[in-house]
Amino acid sequence: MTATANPCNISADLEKFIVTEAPPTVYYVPNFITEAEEECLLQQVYRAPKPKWTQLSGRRLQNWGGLPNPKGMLAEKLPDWLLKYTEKISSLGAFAGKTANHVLVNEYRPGEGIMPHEDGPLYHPTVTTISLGSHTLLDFYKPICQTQSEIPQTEESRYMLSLLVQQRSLLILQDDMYKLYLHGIQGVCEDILSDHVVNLSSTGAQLGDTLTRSTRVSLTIRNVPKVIRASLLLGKK
Ligand SMILES: O=C(O)CCC(=O)C(=O)O
Repeated sequence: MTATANPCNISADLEKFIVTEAPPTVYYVPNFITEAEEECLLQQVYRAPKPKWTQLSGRRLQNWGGLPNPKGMLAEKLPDWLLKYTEKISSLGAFAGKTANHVLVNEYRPGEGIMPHEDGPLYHPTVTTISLGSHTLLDFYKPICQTQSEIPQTEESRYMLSLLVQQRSLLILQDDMYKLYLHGIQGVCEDILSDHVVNLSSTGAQLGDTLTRSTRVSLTIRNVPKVIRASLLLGKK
């Protein structure tokens, strides 16, 4: 995939990867990276020193680029092995001309997942994810409707659709799929592909297939617009 001449606009190359069966806007690019790149990225992730990992319930993570917070992120330089991909994805126009400056590495073992959540206002409203090592199903949910307080709104009743996210793929979520709907991953060991998985036609997988999960590492690549320069903190101009 070539980089666009005008990185403010999403690349024309990406348009053919829009998942039209989902609300706006999902781009799903299978085999965005090669097997050799996947191997190399996994080696770099597992080369990080132990204290770089934070253990959460159901996954562990590495934070690269700084800690996003409402006052502004004290930006740290990304390592070259991540810069290669933050720059490539930014040059496709994924962040409206801005460059990604933050990467969250999540590791999920089989049976692990992440609760439905929104990524929120600390980020430019686009999330891009490269998956390594395993597929997963990313599930989307409608938000809790405040005006329907009498009807119980369970996770099940709010569930909307899923995306099959394969290893080596790139997923881009923008617009309502970023701002309105919640996303999460069920903590299961295998996935049965139902007709709720709306991007099957671009994956080569078949309706009814059972896919066994192995350890998945995701690189969640985003732009944090509000950053604090270290020089400001040190009182320099
Ligand atoms: O691993 C993924 O693909 C999802 C990660 C995620 O939702 C998050 O880090 O907020």
